[in-house]
Amino acid sequence: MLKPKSTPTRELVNLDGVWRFAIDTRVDPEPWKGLLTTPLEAAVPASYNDLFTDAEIRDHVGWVYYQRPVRVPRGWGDERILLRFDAATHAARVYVNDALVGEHIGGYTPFDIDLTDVVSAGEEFRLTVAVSGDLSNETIPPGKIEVGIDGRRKQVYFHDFYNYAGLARSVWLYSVPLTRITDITVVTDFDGSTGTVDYKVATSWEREVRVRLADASGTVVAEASGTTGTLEIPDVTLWRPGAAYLYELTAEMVEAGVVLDSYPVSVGVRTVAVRGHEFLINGEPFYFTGFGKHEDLAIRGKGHDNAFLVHDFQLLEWTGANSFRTSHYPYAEEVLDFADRHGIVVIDETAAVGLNMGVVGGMSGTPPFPTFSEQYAGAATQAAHAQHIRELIARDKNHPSVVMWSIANEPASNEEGALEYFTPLVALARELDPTRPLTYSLVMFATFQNDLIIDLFDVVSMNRYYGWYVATGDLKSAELYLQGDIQGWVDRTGKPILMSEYGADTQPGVHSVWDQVWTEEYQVHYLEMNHRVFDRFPQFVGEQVWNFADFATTNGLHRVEGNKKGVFTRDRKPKAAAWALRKRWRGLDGRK
Ligand code: GCB
Repeated sequence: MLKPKSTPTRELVNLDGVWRFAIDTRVDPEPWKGLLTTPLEAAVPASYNDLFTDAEIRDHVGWVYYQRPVRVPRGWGDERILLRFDAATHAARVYVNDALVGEHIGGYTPFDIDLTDVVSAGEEFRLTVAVSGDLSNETIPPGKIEVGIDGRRKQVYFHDFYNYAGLARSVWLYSVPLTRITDITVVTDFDGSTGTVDYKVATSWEREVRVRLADASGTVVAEASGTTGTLEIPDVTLWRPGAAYLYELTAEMVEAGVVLDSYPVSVGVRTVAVRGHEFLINGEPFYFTGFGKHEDLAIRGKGHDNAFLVHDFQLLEWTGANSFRTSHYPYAEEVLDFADRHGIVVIDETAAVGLNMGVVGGMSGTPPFPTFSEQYAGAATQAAHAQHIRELIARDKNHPSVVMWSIANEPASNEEGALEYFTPLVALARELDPTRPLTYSLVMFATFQNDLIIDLFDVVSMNRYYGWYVATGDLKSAELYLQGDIQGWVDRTGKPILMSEYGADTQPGVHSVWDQVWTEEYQVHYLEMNHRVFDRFPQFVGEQVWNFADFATTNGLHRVEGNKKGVFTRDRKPKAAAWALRKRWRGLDGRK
């Protein structure tokens, strides 16, 4: 799955902008067959939900339509012509003029549609995209649609962030040569001062392939030919957390001295491994500091925004964070590219969130019916999950910043059926990428005594809220609970342990001299208590606070304008906790 890029043999046109927009209940049954009759227009990229004031659009169940004219550049007569959606959340059907040309399910991974046979160079066509935000037991994440007392269909889901939908990432029209490179995989290693890059180039047709590797100044440091091979880099500069260094590998397909196709990928030379209870990057123990994040912004919803991309990474650096988890779905590719360039370490998570009926049972954790059953996470869910893992690894496998895959967030790993559900998915992920460790984030109901799947994985990632959901406001008891919980995992597994979520909702501006929940002081004290406990365990390999910033959720009695566990507000103002983290992670106090 090569990302569209401008190369000597490939061109691209960005289709972002303002598109016609309508919901299915307000247009003809086959609206793609003509101009979409609608007064509305929607920004792309952006989730559509918060763009309009109309509540019926915001919580629409069913299809919405986006439409715009597209002209194919006149010079593309001898090329293959493709459409690329960086994401359509959660399902899309794509029409060119009157005809359906392709579809895709899965809201956070890209897909291509080959238009070569249906459009012509120089001509304009009508592009209509139907997008559905609906979630069912055949989607990842899962959900279900209920019919309310007034007959309205309502989307229900079991994850704690608003179900934003639409075209939240860029759309491209791009050309590739008829004979082309279809995929590139790199795996890096080093021995002393010599780096190695194992490469594999897949092509649409058998032709001569050659590759060259240039350093950051553009000097070619290694060359090879053939579809697979190993490049050696003398005096290698490694990609390190906080000190990114990228080489560029360019693959070329050649025939009789003519370059038919050319495609570059950035390569960071680094290794990742788990050794006993240590998490190693380049053979050295690594301790994760950082956050679980969200793609979540006012108005744009999950729409990718480069200004926030830059600013969020500035705030990561400001707090001294060296990493984040793409909770709870794969983020835009631009985010990983940026992390590659800036040395931020990423735990790349699938969109498998909410595979847990226990959370419906509230604090008891008792599921109303079994999670791993045909009623909820059954064979169709598992197949969608497998397909999602394939698409995620295909997209992100070459990013040096990605050091671990998180296969799911808070699945019901304590429930019967969990082992059967996860065993084939873990095998699939390991087959697709034998180089990166695997984890999943553990829900609080899944304890060291009852979890059924940890043996399949490399790292224990715990989501724990002692002092918040448990022992609310009582940090003394919370500390004892947390200590016992971590000790239990240490004794059971001997694996590296990461706190992948810990946090307390905080309303900025609310203060107290006592331990009062929702105050800025309490968030600080809550984090301090956690850190005190983490620091007692040599098996601990990291801490990622929940959450980087406040984010939107559905309505809920314990959600005030969304989830407020951010250490930054939704518009990225620091709460007191942000300063406290900066002190711990950077050793800086106050304003320094
Ligand atoms: C969790 C979930 C996360 C929620 C968080 C919370 O365990 O993984 O998605 O937002 O708790 O704040 O309740």
